[in-house]
Formats: sequence, structure tokens, C-alpha cells
Amino acid sequence: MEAGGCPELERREKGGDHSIETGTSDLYKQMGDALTGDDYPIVGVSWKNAQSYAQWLTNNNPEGKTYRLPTEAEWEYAARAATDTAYSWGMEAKHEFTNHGADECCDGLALGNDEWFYTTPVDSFIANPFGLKDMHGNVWEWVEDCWQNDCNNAPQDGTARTGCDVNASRILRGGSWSTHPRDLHSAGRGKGLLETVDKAVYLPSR
Ligand SMILES: [Ca+2]
Ligand SMILES: [Ca+2]
Repeated sequence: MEAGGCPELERREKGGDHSIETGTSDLYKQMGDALTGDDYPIVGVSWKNAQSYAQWLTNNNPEGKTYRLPTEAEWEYAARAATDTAYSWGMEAKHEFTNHGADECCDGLALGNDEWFYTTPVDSFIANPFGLKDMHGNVWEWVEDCWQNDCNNAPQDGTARTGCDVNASRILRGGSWSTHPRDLHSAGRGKGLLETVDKAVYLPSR
């Protein structure tokens, strides 16, 4: 990420020691290169941070392009990549194709092709038929939409569901390195508050 895209991450605050939230968390310290390496996805990015970064990119690119988060519908279209299976490669989550968590809740697992306990560097797994990587697993991605428990009354044209309370939760998609395999599929959904930061969440800019 270019300088100025987001507020300075707390892990860089004076006296901080890797932790995004407190500067002291052992877990963030254990992540090592997976937290700070240039080839790894950025984690600890809130929905508000992601919006700030998109706005900064819009204001600071020579081509004059507009940047924004994908809508929930756009994310799922990209993840499915014209397939009708739960994953772009088939019906089951496999460490052969993605970095995801253990069968027991909420921890990482290194197994076979997936040799990483925490996040995976870019270009570690094959792309889906649209050429996109890590849609399933690695890190959750923020999308534009407001959270709702189901898809009733969702926009039919692929636009984002907006208009919710300013402090309402927003949607996360795709699962992460610590996500249970059953929750990684193309229709899987998560949510987070606007300022939530998490070791497994980033914005889809790389
Ligand atoms: Ca893994
Ligand atoms: Ca992902």
C-alpha cells in the first residue's frame, strides 16, 4: 500500500510491537512476515480504512480512475467465475487450492500445498477461471454492502445494499487462513463493524 492510503496503522505507532490493536498482542508478533512482508496481504484494515484507501487511490492515480470496494454481488460473481460449484475448483474446500483453517474452529493449519499457518504470499495458488486468486481463504475481503441476514430484497442489478444505519455492520466475504473449511464457499458471508480490525481481514487492492 502506498503511503497516505490509510491512517497510519497502529502497529507502527511509537512503542508498538506488531500488534494492530494494542501494540502488544503475542498473536500479531507470532505472525511475523505474514504481518509485515511486502508479498503478503495487508491485514488489520477496517471497512472505514478500506473506504479511505479507495478514495485516496481515486484522488492519486494518473489515469483518473475511480476506485471503490466491490459490491457483494460483484464479489460473488468474481469468486464463482462462471462455475456453479461451491468453490471455483469443485464442491469441497481443499488445501491444494487455498489457504484455510483447521477443521476445529478458528485456527490456522499448514497442510500439503497450503504450507502456511497464517496468511499466504501473493501468487501461491492457482487462479480461478477469471484469473483471480485467493478469493476463497487467505484473508476476508470487505465489500460495500450493509449487512442483512439474508438476500431478501437485495438489489437485483448487482449494486450494493446501502442506506443502513451509519454504524451498522458491513459484509465480509471469502473466509481466511483461520476460517473453518465449511465457511469458505462462494456464498459464505461474514460481517464486521465499521471500525473492526482483525488479523484475517484486508481490503481487495492487490
Ligand atoms: Ca494454511
Ligand atoms: Ca479471500
